[in-house]
Amino acid sequence: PQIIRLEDYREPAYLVENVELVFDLESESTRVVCAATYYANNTDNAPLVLDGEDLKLLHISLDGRELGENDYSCDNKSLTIPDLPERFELVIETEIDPKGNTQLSGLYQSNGTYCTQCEAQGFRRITYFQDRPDVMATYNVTIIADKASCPVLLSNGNLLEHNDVEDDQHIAVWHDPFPKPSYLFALVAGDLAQVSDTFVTCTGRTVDLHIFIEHGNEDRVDWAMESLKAAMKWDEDRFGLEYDLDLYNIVAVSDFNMGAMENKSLNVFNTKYVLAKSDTATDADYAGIEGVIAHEYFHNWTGNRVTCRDWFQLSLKEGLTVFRDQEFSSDMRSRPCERISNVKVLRAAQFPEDAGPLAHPVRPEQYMAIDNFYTATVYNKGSEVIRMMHTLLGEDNFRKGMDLYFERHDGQAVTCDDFAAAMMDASDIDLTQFKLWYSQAGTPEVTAHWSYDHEAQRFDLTLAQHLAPTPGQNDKQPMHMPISVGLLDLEGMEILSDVLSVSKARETFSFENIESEPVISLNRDFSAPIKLKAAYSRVELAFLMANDSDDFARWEAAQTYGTDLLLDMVKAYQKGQPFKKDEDFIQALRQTLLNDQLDLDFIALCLQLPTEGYLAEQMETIDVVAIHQAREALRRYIAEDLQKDFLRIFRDLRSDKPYSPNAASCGQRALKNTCLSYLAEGDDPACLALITAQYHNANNMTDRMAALSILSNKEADARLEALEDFYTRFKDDALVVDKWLSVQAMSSLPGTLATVQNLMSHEAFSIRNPNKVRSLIGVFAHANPLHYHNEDGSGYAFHTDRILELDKINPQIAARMVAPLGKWRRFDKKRQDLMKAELQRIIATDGLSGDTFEMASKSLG
Ligand code: HT7
Ligand code: ZN
Repeated sequence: PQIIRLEDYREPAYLVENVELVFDLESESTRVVCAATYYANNTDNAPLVLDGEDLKLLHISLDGRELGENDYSCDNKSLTIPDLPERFELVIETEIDPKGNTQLSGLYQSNGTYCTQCEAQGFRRITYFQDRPDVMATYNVTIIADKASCPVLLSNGNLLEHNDVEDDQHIAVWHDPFPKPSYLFALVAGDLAQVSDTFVTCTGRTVDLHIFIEHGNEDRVDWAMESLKAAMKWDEDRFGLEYDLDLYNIVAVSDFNMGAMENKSLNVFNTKYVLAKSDTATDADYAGIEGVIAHEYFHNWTGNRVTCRDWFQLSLKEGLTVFRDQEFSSDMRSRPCERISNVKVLRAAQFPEDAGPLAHPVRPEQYMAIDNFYTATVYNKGSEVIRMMHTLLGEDNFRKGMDLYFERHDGQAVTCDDFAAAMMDASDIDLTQFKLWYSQAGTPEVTAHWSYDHEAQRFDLTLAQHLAPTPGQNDKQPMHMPISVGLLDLEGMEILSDVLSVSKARETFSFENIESEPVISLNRDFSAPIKLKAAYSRVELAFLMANDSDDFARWEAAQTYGTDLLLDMVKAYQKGQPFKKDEDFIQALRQTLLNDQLDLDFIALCLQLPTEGYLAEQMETIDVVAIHQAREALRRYIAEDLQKDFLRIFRDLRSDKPYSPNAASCGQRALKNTCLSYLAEGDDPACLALITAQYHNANNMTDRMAALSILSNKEADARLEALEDFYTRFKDDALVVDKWLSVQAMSSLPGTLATVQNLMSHEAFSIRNPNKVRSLIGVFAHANPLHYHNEDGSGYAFHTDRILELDKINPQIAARMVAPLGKWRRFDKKRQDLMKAELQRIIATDGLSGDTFEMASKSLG
């Protein structure tokens, strides 16, 4: 496959004024007529090259004249027309097959509903077009379809007409007045139910809000609707951004490659991020819906009104919009808990990406398949980059920068440099060095040393940063980053807090008039996305756990302490030595557990040990068995010592009140279920009875699922009974069945791979549905290191077979599954060889897609 490079970016040869699309919808042969007015963009007699993929070309006419085969050239990638005037009208008729479109890119069908996914390059699978984000046009869309099977006909913008026509057909005409790139085009047609509401904007305009779902799901959209209205209000309050049309439509479909899509005024969502009711959705699902609904809504300004010039600038819209949705969720819920969960995601997904063969900058410089670049780096590290700008500039200057960005670029397709320029110009803060965060891949390691001079009453902090080479980038420059610090006296009172602007490879900061030796709290609130190396003693970590006024740093101290202990236990296991129990750690956790000043959800987070994945990342050579054994042992020690506390708190927090998704109730459930999971560590039959009772009596999915997850790791009859009961209860509910698949794929019990293999042929599974694939195969490969990395290679072989099977059906999804094999360098020689052999098997496969080829070849290195 061809490599596309940022340095080769050139403006489009032609621009487009208006696009008229007519769709005559038929399941296997939809006709699309695209009439567009083109004009030369400072080019002389350049050929027009239109992108196109899997299209049947029926007719082309230029200014009313039908073109013959000698007037153009065409292959399965493009259509080229030479000798064109300065301005012309081109009409192209194509035929496509929505039913046969298993890639779920372009126009496809999900349970019979026609829907589109055009980002990044799906529009070229609908018609021939310059399918790139810097070609913006207004769109008029006519949809003709069977009235009985497709009563709902939707596209972007406003509905101009809706009429019956002959042969039981009807026709709808939509007009979007805002110029947009082709990736924001959308069409939906089907037999859908609708739930409606309104929102009155800050200037008093009433916006109609509609959520379309499959019939029978009408009682599951309230939360999504509430979240949408909250997001609309929040964007007005925080950024002064008002919605710009009188209609906002959301459609939920079951087959979708990602979470959702921000098409102008017609968002298409994965049902996972719309449908919720208390007996089928967990607290985490509710939080996910709130965040994704907000994310897509926020794209209306950061992405749609101001879009990306080219796909290298993807983080311009994605990093910024993730930052905005994280801020929204922080305002809706607990800010520290949101920050902690965002950092957990960053560490679980982005840090490993940045440390492996797929490392790339936030603004990548080259790609083969752009769909492979919807990554944790572009999204989550991209958001951290925006967050650091926010920290360096402060809220007021950041807001001025946002205002200036919209003032300068509304209606344009721009670059990350344009965004940074607006921030610099609005604040007068130089971000020249800071912009290295866009171009340098890798996670900086910052080593901190400190000393206290009692005589001089001075505390010196030295920070040294290092950025290891990443593929294609050997020499790195020091980064500019905000490091938030605090000094605490021995009573735990804060003496000082500051944000240090760090920009040199090594730098010393002195704090004067410090009367006694303090304890330092570093990188508070995770102010910079770095790996911090600081030689804290365990006593200091326990002190920070108990006293730090920054909640993030308090949680971080618990994680660092736990990691330190667990890595020692891993070494002991590897040497065949017995584990040592660290009473001080357990007492520090107990203090946290019993601290009535802390929020319950925060306590729950502090009690969760670092994950097996996180521990693996801290090791030179990953030993999945030792990690699992060490972590289980530490959980048992904690459970033994705090059993009475866990039992009392579990009982106190049980509630018969009806379910509410509010933050306080979520916090109660989070802590209660954390206590339950510790109680389950022993083999006490009374505890097993508690868990089984919670499973059966739960009045909400959070509690039921918590109990099922515990049972799924227990060698007990209760496990099979619960799994069977769960499937019987929920077999008609696709999203709940996904949970059932995941919980089994995650189990640490022997025989899990065989279970996963069997589930592949269960009626509940379909390899064509991305949610099912992610729930079963994705979860097994990403979240079950113990079985995936079985030393006989069976996990790798199973995974590879599935990637190859999927590649023929949906290359985007296949390619996104390759990453776990790319970690081969981190394992022992035997596993390395097995993993590399599977990557080689993938690359050697005939007819492999470009998407999967890119991921597998880069993973091999
Ligand atoms: N902007 C959306 C990206 C997206 C996407 C990309 C590639 C393939 C399928 C896709 N579906 C949605 C999602 C978002 O970040 O809001
Ligand atoms: Zn997005």
